[in-house]
Amino acid sequence: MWRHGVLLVVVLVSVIQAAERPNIVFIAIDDQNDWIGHLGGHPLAKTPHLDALAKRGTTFLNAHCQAPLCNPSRTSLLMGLRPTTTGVYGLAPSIRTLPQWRDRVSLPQHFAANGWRTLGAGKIWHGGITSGGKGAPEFQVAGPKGGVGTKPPKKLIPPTPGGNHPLMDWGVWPLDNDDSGKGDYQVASWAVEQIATAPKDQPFFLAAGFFLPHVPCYATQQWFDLYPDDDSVLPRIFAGDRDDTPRFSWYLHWDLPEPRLQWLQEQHQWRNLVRSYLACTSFVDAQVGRLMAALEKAGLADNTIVVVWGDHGWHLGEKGISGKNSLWDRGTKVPLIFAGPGVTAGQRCSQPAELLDTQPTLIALAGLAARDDQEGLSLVPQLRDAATRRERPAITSHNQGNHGVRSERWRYIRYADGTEELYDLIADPQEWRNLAALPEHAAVIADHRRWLPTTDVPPAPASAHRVLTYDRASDTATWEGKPITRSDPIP
Ligand SMILES: [Ca+2]
Ligand SMILES: [Ca+2]
Repeated sequence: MWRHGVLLVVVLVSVIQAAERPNIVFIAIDDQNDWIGHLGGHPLAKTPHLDALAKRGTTFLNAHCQAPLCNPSRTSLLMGLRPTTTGVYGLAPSIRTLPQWRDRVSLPQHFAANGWRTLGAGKIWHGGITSGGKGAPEFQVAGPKGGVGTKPPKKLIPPTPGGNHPLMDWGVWPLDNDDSGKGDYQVASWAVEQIATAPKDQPFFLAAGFFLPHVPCYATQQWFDLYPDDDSVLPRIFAGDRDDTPRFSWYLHWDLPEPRLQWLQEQHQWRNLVRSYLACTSFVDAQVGRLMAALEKAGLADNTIVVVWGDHGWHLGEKGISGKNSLWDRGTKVPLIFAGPGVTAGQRCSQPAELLDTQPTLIALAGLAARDDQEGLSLVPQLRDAATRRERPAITSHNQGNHGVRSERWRYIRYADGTEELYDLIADPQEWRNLAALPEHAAVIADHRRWLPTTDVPPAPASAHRVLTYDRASDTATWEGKPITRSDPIP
């Protein structure tokens, strides 16, 4: 009798624990800026599935990456550390090759250690579902690699400046309207299958990393048909926008394969790029929709936390550039949506949020004890009540010494040479007018300056690709190993 009683208690506790431990679906979208229907970054963007998810959860209207580049942004989120703490600023190294971080428990590893079954496919780390190190696996179950998938036999656009990089391409592909050869479609198909066949006695942490709208922006015709083929798709730009940005702002994206606006205009590729990016966004939105439908079908929607995030923004002509690597909203602002148990439905939160907050938030929503080694803040207070003030602004860093500080109203940027920008996002949401030199804003600047990272380490050993360093004593900047002088023409 006594033994049966103990057994009953054990069974009951397990049942309660299983009911209390939610599944997690963790969706990353590569290079996805705020051109998402409900975020309003582009008036024509069509993302019905992300909009529906936002309606049944809380969406952050002012969420920012910690670095405007894949590897450092993803490393920061998955490790819970700022780039200014790890020195991972470039596309290399992988953090797992650095001895002091090699064995640090990542977000999915933390869930595995606490009893979740962890599965991953596509682009989660910069290198996919592995972090590039030789340590413990990042996920227990590995799905397809995803990525571009089917590619045209040759580039669809004219040769691009800076070496005609193979990824710098966009347009309609494949021509037969069949999406099944695309890496993201395959990642979604695998994730749908995993949801349908998930063991019922163990919660899962399922990560799906979509590659698009990262270049090459190939989409089938059906997604292009959602957008008019005329100049109404183009983002608003301001000629001469860079006249009041410091020269150092150019150093952050000095010499890149991503074309400048001038090239896009001269080659009549601007509209094509914009439509291709929007088409890819809508295609990825549909893949998110497939995962959400699978959760509904499996009866898991009520016991699954869904988080969707983009790793950084992307310029499509704004401020004269395309691509990432900037500290303005266009480069830092990302979608960040939470839905599921513990999340108030239908909220739009305008508090600043950081991708770095994702890990402490998921840990809290899952009912686990907080980790004391996280640099982000749990967003659970905002997920309960979106009006709750977050105690600090969002910080983005692009290489040592260059930081953006985004509060509810303002963006303050300080570059390594000491030059600054300040924007009033209420009066000037496009960040066209740099107010940093106006004495009446001295107090606002001082208030934002105090949030600049106090730990701001140099690049980690073997840092490479989009790495910028600056020596203040000699006023010498070095971009990817080559010095930039004050008189060099802007490329
Ligand atoms: Ca990226
Ligand atoms: Ca300007």
